[in-house]
Amino acid sequence: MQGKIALEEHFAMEGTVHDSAGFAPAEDWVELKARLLDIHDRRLAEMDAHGIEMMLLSLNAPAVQALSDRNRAVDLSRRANDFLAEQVARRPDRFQGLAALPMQDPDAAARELDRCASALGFRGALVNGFSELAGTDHALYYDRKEFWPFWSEVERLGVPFYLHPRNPLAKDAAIYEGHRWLLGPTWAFGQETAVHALRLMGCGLFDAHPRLQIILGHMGEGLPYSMWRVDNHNKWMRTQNAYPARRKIADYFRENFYITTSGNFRTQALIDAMLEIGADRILFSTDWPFENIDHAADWFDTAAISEGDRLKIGRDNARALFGLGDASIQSAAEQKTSSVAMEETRELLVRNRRA
Ligand code: GRE
Ligand code: ZN
Repeated sequence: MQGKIALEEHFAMEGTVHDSAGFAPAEDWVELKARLLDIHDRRLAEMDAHGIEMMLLSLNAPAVQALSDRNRAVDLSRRANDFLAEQVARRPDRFQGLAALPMQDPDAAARELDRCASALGFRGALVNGFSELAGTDHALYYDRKEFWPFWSEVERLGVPFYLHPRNPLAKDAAIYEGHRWLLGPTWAFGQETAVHALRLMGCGLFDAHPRLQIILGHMGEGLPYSMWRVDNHNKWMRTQNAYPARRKIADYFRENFYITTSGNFRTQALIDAMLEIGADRILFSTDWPFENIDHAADWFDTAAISEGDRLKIGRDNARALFGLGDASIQSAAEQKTSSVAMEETRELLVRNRRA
């Protein structure tokens, strides 16, 4: 399929790239590092070769979320977002931005999101799971009351929030002791992020802010497969799940969440997700540079789904969600063409003047 849009696609800066080093064996780190630091060369060539028209870019993980110093988190977010805005400005027809946010300071995070959405033209935010903060010995999950004013601002701005994985803190990772292979994308990322998402659903956040839209990667981090059981276990017992939210968990999942195909290129899992959340809430993504673009695209382009669903998942749902209408992609492409035309005109004028 041509014209795909992909939205869990990461880059790094020199100051953040080492956060990803632990996720590649030494012999693959050189490659992963080069992939993370590149935007306009190999990445664009891979996009061209595999029918990806547009990538929404985001900073690597955990980056900002792992800075326990509030001011450093604010500073890194701002620098990363400014850097990303410059990259997007070079190819707005192929790249758009998702903001990094200093959630350690919810007010500052709200202000930074406003700046990114309003002044930099970013399409939303991507946050790498819970945040660490000096003076607290626990992970800060965003269902906590101090984040509700932040969520109110996200809803007001009308931009999606991508909840991206990170590993649990060492003190919360006892279950992985002696089994470090389960950390990261193998299992811990999904478990960590799924529980965080369930906390958001159960806390009542979406009753207060029904227009919020959260995106989960990796085909929903296992949630589509488990959604029925979350709401329907031990049905004969007189008391069901006790949580502050008013509705069934699945209702929030279907109305306040989108999921992407990032790093989960499996038709069986996609079809389960289509049956649980619906093709209108699934978005193509690759998870470059941690996954290969060809692995994602070759699978997706031939997966046994209808062509109508392929178009929705591959492009149209993302266009609608992020306001990347035909018009905005086209006008960016036209801008490019017209700037090329202008450049040619300028060259002609210079040549004529010399002649
Ligand atoms: C990611 O951010 O998507 C990621 C990592 C590390 C390993 C795999 C992966 O940060 O997908
Ligand atoms: Zn990712």
